[in-house]
Amino acid sequence: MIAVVALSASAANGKEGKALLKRIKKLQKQGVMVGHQDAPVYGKTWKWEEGRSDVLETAGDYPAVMGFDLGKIELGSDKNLDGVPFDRMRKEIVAHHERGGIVTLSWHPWNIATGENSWDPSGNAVTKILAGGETGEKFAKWQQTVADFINSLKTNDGKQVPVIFRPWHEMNGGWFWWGAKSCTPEEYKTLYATTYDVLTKAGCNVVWSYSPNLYDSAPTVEDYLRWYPGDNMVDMIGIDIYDFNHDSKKYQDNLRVSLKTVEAAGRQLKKVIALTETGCRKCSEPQWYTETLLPVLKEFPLSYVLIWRNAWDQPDENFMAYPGCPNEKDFKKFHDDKITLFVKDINK
Ligand code: BMA
Repeated sequence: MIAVVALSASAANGKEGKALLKRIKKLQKQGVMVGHQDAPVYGKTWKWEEGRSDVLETAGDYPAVMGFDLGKIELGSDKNLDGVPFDRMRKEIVAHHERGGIVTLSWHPWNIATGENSWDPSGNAVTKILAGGETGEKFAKWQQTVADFINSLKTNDGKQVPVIFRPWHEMNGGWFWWGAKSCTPEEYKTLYATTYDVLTKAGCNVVWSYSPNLYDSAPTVEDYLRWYPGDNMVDMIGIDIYDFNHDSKKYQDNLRVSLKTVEAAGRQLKKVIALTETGCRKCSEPQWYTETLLPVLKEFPLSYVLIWRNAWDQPDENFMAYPGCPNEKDFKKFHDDKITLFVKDINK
């Protein structure tokens, strides 16, 4: 009898991209990696200094995962939409890789149809991009700038640094020009496929991530996969869920209900799962980390949780603990828990 081994399709590109996916799968068995957006470039009370991180200064270690955003790279800007210089970003990505950490990239590109930012759902940008012509060509160049940046991530000895790429996130919401108010799922999938195609042809080393946003009511696996571009273009699946209004009970319910579906989808598709964006806005609850977030992290086989940024210039964009915050001690306890992995933990 011949044994037929069913291999699930994977999307990861390049030798280093594939190695990263393998590492992520292995690390998932050890615990949940803790991540922070823009960790080493600014924090609640500082900006642009080197060697700093609110997570490091609160918990004594760098996060395992660092997130960065490429928005505005497509316009040829030397800084992203939040003012982070791309040269600095590159340097920090390579440094994090060299300390054994993992990097995830998101992208908030401008609306090519209206000239406004990502949060302008008008203008039928996706339809226009897919129709080709001048807009299609211009957009292909925009995508190439992303590929070029990813390919420029190299260590001193010339080794390529792989990243988790999470394009076209929160598509089930109506706020982005690639979202539910602006295109059909079929158009969305085609848009995603063009990105996959450009980066693959450019030889980028990437692990691919799919991440819708919190649903209005409990999503079925079918709801969750409505925009899923296909097994051959996705390696990890996740969801973005925040505690915006300091309602930990509601937040926990949202997490449990949604992650149950993400977990079921992950099982079905044989994909790693993650909480791709989260955080408690301006968090003042002293036990938020150990009593609100941690219990849920223990219930699901998550690979990582990415806590969003601590913008020095926008009090509302403050999601991670920092020295002197009301839950500083609690975050330290969260760090000390066996299940949470910071950069030292994933290099043991
Ligand atoms: C959003 C907000 C924005 C920011 C963008 C990219 O979620 O934090 O303020 O510009 O991410 O980082």
